[in-house]
Amino acid sequence: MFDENIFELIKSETERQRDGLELIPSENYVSRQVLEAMGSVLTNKYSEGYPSFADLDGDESAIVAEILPNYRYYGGQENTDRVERLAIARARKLFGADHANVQPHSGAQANTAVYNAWLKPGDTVLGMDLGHGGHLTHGAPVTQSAQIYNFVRYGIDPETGAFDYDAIEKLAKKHQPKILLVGYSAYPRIPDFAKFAAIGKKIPGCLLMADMAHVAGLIVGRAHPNPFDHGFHVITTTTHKTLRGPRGGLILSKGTVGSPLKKPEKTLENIPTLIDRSVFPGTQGGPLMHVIAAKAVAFHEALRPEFKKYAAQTVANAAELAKQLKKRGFKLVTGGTENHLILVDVMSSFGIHGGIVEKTLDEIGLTLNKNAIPDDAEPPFRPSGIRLGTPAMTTRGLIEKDMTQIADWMLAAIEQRDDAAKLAELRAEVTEFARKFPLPSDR
Ligand code: DSN
Repeated sequence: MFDENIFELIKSETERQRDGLELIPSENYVSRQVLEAMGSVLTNKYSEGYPSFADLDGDESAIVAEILPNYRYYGGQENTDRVERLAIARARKLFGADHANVQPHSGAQANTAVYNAWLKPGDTVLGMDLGHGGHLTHGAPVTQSAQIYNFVRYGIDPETGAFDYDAIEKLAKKHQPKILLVGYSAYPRIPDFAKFAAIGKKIPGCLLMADMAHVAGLIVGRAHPNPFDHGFHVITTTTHKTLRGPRGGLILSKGTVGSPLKKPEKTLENIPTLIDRSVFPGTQGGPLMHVIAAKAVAFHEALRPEFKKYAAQTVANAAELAKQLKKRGFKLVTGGTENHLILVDVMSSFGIHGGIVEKTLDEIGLTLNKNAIPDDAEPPFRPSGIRLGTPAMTTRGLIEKDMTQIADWMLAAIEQRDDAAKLAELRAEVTEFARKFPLPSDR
């Protein structure tokens, strides 16, 4: 029987996406091929374990031609093995990694697997203050990781966004972290990865881990530094933000790749295998092979020269939008942006909390999210800020000149938020504009 309810809702969500503009900096629009891989029969297959990791450097035609002995626990893997091997080979190439684990179901699972691979209960992680833009999975007290490990935090200067590297080094020397973690979900600047690496290397047995979920697509598009170029051991990321793939996680690492069936010595050199064993069977069961295929498709797209242009345009659009917002009285946290993301203190700009702005802009078809600002005096559900960014609208095809229009709509909606007729008029304008930029899955 046709499931009318669900398919009507999918249709309605497609229309919402077509008729509005997505400004949430962690969202994007995938291609038709990514959607098709996600919706394929690969979802029917169990593939616990791993394919062979041999011969991944060569031409893809060799990977497709070869069926090699695997490390799986179920039969029938002649296609799934090759799908996962292609995903691994492409991810390694994109990030310059020695190894890639493409199985994490999400960014949270990827981070959990790295903690589980390298830490013992009670060990210390030095990471970014959650209130300064860090992420829930970096030790928020409500998470399971925070019950197991000891998280110590460093912050930023809220005016400039700068890290105080001397203060971070002092914290590292005092707390002797086993992981120095650089990563964030609401930080509009670029860290000095070399300085972080120099600090981590002074601490014995310290793993340098970068959670690059937000900027992964900028890294592979060469519009942001790559932590591996500065001595980091591990990068975790999601695959659906700037990387523009399906919803999922990914772990890249440097080191020697061994058999996942044999427990290696716990050394930094063996981190690839420690991570493989930590993902499966340590923290996950069967991989989602349809999602892994879609990740492989997205990696294929990100390896193409056009993706460099996309990454550069995303950053250029964010810089222009920041400029246009500032002109209109929006107060930007750190004064601007160097990546795809903008954080605005709407409380000091307009005297209203971020939730009101989120709801008002929803009404006109511009989607963004309320967000805490550094040292926010307001509670998390009514924070002082909003967070927005350009990855999705850049995929739609918007360029710098379109940012003026977006800033105009944002200001008009905020100023006239109690005027329903004005909001309806703005919504009609946004819809007319958005329809000129088809979703990639409609092209
Ligand atoms: N939810 C993601 C974001 O919006 O940044 C982080 O997990």
